Amino acid sequence: LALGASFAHEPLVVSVLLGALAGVFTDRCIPLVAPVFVRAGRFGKDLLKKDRPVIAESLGVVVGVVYFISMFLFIPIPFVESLLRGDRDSFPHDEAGFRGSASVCPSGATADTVRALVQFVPYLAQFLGGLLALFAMLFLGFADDVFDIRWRVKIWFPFIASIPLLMVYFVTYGKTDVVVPIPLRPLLGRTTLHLGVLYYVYIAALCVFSTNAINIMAGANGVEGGQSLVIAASLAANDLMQLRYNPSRRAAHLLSLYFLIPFICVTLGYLRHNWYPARAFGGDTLAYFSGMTFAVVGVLSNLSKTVLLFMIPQIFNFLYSCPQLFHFVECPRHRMPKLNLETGKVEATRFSLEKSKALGRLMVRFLEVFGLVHVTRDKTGKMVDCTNLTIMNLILFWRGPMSERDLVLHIMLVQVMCSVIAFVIRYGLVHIVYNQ
Ligand code: P6L
Ligand code: UD1
Ligand code: MG
Repeated sequence: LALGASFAHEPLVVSVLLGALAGVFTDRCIPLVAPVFVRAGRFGKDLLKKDRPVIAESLGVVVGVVYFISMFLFIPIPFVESLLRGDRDSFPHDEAGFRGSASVCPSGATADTVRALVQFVPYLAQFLGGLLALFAMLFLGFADDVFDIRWRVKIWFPFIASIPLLMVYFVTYGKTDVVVPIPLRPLLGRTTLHLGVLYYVYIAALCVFSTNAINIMAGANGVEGGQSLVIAASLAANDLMQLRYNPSRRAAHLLSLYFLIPFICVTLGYLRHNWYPARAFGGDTLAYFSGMTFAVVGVLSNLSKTVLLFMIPQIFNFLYSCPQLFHFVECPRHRMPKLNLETGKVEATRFSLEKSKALGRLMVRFLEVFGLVHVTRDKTGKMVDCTNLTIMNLILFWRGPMSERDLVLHIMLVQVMCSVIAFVIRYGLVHIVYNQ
């Protein structure tokens, strides 16, 4: 108990310890659960290997469940810490009576006690609201893996899962003003802009974006987990820097870390099995769960712009994909690269432009001018086909065929470089845009 109490003073230390345990647990559980998933029909073929081996899919469920266990265990820690540190004398010894009482200030509990406890309600609400949104997303992601739900239906899943988050934001923080960037101030004639309901639309859109953006930047071993790891680590590094140099928003950055630290740990545990050559796939369960984690952190810690800043490759990949996603041109079921059986290297895949309308062809031509796609033409000069519009195919087009492992390392490198750029923007260029 004494040991527990001394650790309880440092919730961050507890978070790291619990996270490390969760990471080891994830690492151990995946090989145990994988054969069970295969037996239940939850598997996919690894399309970039010679013999297309059967690999258990949807192991994002294990990642998520272990994450929740560690988070549930963590919930009381910051609460206990504050009570032990600051308000020991007012800690309600008659706690049962306090909880059972209908009055606001029950007998035996002083007004100070009530105040001490009430101050934790927003913290608890935020924590539980975030977990509820994540839980909903994990469940819906798994449902999608099992039932292969249509795009036009599943696109609304993150939107539904974001509602608890929006409500918690509304009752605890409720601020819907945004600071106007300095260059735009003369134009708008003000320093802050009241977004009102639009702010909630923006947050719901952020949830839809971050979940799907991770899911469509996928298809090679370790890509989904790898990008999530870099984003989460970058966000955590940003939180630590803010805690060190800008303590004014301490609570928000701590909350962000409490969500991110166990996430980083379970993702590491998962990547040990998903890294090339993969022995387990996360499925859409993992992609949605990861994306929602970033949205939750962005909303609860008021870091939604920072989250987007660390998702530059995902934003690029999404914008680049738009002609295919919105069916201006053909969108095959899989846009991932393909394996060349002779060379053993992966190559860019292509989609046919035969049936594309003029607008779709114009978009492809536009991308071609900027060297962003490779188009093949027939003898008459008519466009026949074009590389699929994903960042992985773009890398393969620019750098030529390479092994799957090299491709994933390229993606990781791009993600890390974009994080460096994001830090430069956040800390170097921010003064041009905001005076902080
Ligand atoms: C042997 C295999 O062929 O796993 C196998 C054993 C089964 O796994 O073994 O059939 P067997 O095959 O003999 C399963 O049965 C383990 O030993 C698979 C279970 C699938 C679980 C998926 C989702 C569970 C949702 C639960 C290790 C299993 C580890 C499972 C990891 C998931 C952890 C669940 C913990 C639940 C929803 C306990 C919760 C306690 C929490 C307390 C927290 C305060 C649970 C929701 C909980 C949310 C927190 C050899 O080759
Ligand atoms: C998204 C992409 C799709 C891409 C797919 C790859 C869009 C619109 N959709 O679809 O283009 O091909 O992800 O995940 O961009 N797989 C591997 N190796 C891996 C990971 C996955 O071979 O490392 C294969 C397996 O067969 C696995 C399947 O991809 O079963 C999973 O695809 P799924 O997640 O169902 O695809 P979507 O998310 O719908
Ligand atoms: Mg997927």
